[in-house]
Amino acid sequence: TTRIFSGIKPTGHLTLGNYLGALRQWVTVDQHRADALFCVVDLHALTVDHDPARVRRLSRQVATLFLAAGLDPALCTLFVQSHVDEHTRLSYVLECTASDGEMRRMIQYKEKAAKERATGGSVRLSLLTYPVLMAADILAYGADEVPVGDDQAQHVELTRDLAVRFNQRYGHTFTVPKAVLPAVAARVMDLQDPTSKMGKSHADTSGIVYLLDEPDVARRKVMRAVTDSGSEVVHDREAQPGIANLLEILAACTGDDGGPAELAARYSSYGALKKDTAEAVVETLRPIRERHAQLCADPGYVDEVLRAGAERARGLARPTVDAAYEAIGLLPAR
Ligand code: AQP
Repeated sequence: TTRIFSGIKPTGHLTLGNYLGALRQWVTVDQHRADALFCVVDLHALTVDHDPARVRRLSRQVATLFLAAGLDPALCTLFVQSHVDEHTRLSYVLECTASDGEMRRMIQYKEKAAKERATGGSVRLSLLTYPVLMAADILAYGADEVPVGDDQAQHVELTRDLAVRFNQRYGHTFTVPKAVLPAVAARVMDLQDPTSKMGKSHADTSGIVYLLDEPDVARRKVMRAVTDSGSEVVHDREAQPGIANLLEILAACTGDDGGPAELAARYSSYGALKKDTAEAVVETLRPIRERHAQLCADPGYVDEVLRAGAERARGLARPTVDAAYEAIGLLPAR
């Protein structure tokens, strides 16, 4: 069977973008069609300035939202990255396979490092090596497929390069994975700045719908979304990014087959489009909020899911990581 690995960083409260672009696909498709592992990648949250208590709290919240969104521990493996030592064990070996030049060429590194420097901060070494740890996350499990947003495609490409290079140099050890990009709502944009993506760690929260927003809050954010000059409803990402974003969100939330372009033809005013989009968002989030509240009342259940998940993950990863250690020239421990 196909093996899938994917993860989410606990760097903020999960957004509608995380759901439509990742989680929903995991729930409705991936966990049914493959041996899927879904991970709260907490080590990756330490690559930028962070508050320890907040990361810990968010890790639990993300795991709880995995379950609330419909991931089923009977169908897939849910765990926290730092609970499985194999990730960091393998990461070191892959650091010995990668070059510093290829790390510095990563677009996300360049962007995030520039941002840190612009605000007077120093760039953590782990921000540079982040893609190597991500490669370890994937290769440790012999994953064939990695569902990611388009901004992560370059990191999956690097993972492939490292796997091929290691295999050629030290003998076949790793499965070479491929990225799988979601078809619809590949990118939900910020409601106040529809040319940048809706990101959970952004400081200005007015254009971000969080999965746990109260219905009134979510509704208000959509109703106040920035729209474009003009009044015609057309789906044109270039000319009307705000309207295009609303149409895409509406199409994704209602599962409307015609997609955003066809939906556009049904609206003659921005107001009606906003109203319907707001309601569709509220209805999409409602069951997730309700299940999240139930799960919060039973923290022992979430702990047990994560314990069992980490145990299974460890068992899957260890033989591959041991094989990599031996292949690269390390003396096996007896
Ligand atoms: N706006 C989005 N539209 C569609 N998909 C999105 N994803 C994130 N934002 C959107 C997808 O959610 C998953 C989460 O990945 P991540 O936690 O590793 O971080 P990210 O991609 O960097 O997501 P964020 O929310 O923007 O986090 P921050 O602000 O911390 O950088 C991925 O599959 C991603 O594609």
